[in-house]
Amino acid sequence: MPALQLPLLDPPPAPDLPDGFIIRPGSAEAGAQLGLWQALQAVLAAAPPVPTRVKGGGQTSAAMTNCGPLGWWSDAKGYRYEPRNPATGQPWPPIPKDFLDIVQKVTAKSPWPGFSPDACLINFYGPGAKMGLHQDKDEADFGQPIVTVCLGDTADFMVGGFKRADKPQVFRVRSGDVLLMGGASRMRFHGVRKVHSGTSPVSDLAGRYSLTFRKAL
Ligand SMILES: O=C(O)CCC(=O)C(=O)O
Repeated sequence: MPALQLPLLDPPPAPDLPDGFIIRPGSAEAGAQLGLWQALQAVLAAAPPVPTRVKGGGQTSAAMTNCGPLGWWSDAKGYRYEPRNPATGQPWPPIPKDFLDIVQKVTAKSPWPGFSPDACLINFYGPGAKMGLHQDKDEADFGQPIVTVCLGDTADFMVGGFKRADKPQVFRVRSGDVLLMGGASRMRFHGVRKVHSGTSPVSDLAGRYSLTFRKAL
């Protein structure tokens, strides 16, 4: 009798997440993901993503761009929000309505119902790209959450403690999932350990995008 082949099981969708860190799996269903992707392509055409500089001088493996009144940027001058794209001198494209709709839908039933982002940082992860553990701390008011919409490839997301050395929990996030990080978890280290190339369910979308909404000012 042939040996029993056990299917490879996904890790559990979400471990015991800390207070203030919330996952809303499948918040954008298939049609909404397509709408997000169409809107995103117009943003990418106006403001193509580029690798950015990290402290210490290296470059991110994820490429970044922004939409909204303010965009997060990093170069020799440091980490900051800018009203214009330093690569082109143009204002960032506006945040598309499809983006704002999903943020509104998710935050309406969250501890942050009035969340109104003025910045959307867009990260693109091609094959092998990842993001090390870091804190989001360039915003004026840490009482405001960070809201992340996942689009494209599945990824292994890390949420750690308040020191970089704290061991992170790792869990899988998929296209259409939305993550909220606020309250007691607002300053947790977090990052993306791995992107599972070729798993995007969105037609014509190769790779992973994260749309991370912030209230910068
Ligand atoms: O890509 C992600 O899901 C995380 C993005 C992130 O941590 C950031 O932009 O600060």
